[in-house]
Amino acid sequence: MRIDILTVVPELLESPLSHSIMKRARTKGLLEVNIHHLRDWAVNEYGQVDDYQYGGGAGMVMMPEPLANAIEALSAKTRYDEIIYMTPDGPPFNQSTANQLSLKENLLIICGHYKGIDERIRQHFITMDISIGDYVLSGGELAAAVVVDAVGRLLPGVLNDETSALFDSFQDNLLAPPVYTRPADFRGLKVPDILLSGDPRKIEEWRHDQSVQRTADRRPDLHQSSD
Ligand code: 6GU
Repeated sequence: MRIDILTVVPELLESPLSHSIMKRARTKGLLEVNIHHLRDWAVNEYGQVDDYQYGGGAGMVMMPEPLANAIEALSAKTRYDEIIYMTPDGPPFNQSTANQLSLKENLLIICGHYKGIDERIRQHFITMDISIGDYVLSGGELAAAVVVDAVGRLLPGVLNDETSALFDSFQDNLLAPPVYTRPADFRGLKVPDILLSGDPRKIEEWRHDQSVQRTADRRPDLHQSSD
């Protein structure tokens, strides 16, 4: 899978996508991430990409020309399955969206800054909006890193048996069960006996029960929803 990201702050994306599982995915060639600087398509020698908003009001808006030129230049080289705009007014991102995006070949992600991007770019170029939750970030970059991580780890070959995504929270609308490691007795706090029993069927049953219990206690809303 190839993901191109368009941003005015490339530094915000580099580190989150260069370590751990994202590093492995990219090194293995399973995920190609290209970060593009919008200033390369600035309207003047000062690197301008934003301007005051029509109608007045505080905050700058990202100008249509740099975005349109950048999107067209990138689209001439790659046929994108989706051109995604990261925005708090988009539909909330979840595991189901991550699963769907992991099946695509080429994605272009646009990170907004300031007050956002000119509405005409949204109407004419953007095919999908994504928000990562009901709060406002200073820009779309951290949100884009969240989406790339959530999608990238689902690509075949990125995770191994030990890190498999199949048992992640949310994959079946259930939260993951509690986990324990050595020692079996930590300051008098014991690991549940069943996990030491060596009975795989019982352990699986216990884990499922714990998942159901946890979900009912903490996220009753998840129980109702389903893919
Ligand atoms: Cl995608 N962008 C920004 N700027 N803020 C957000 C967001 C995205 N999702 C939640 N808050």
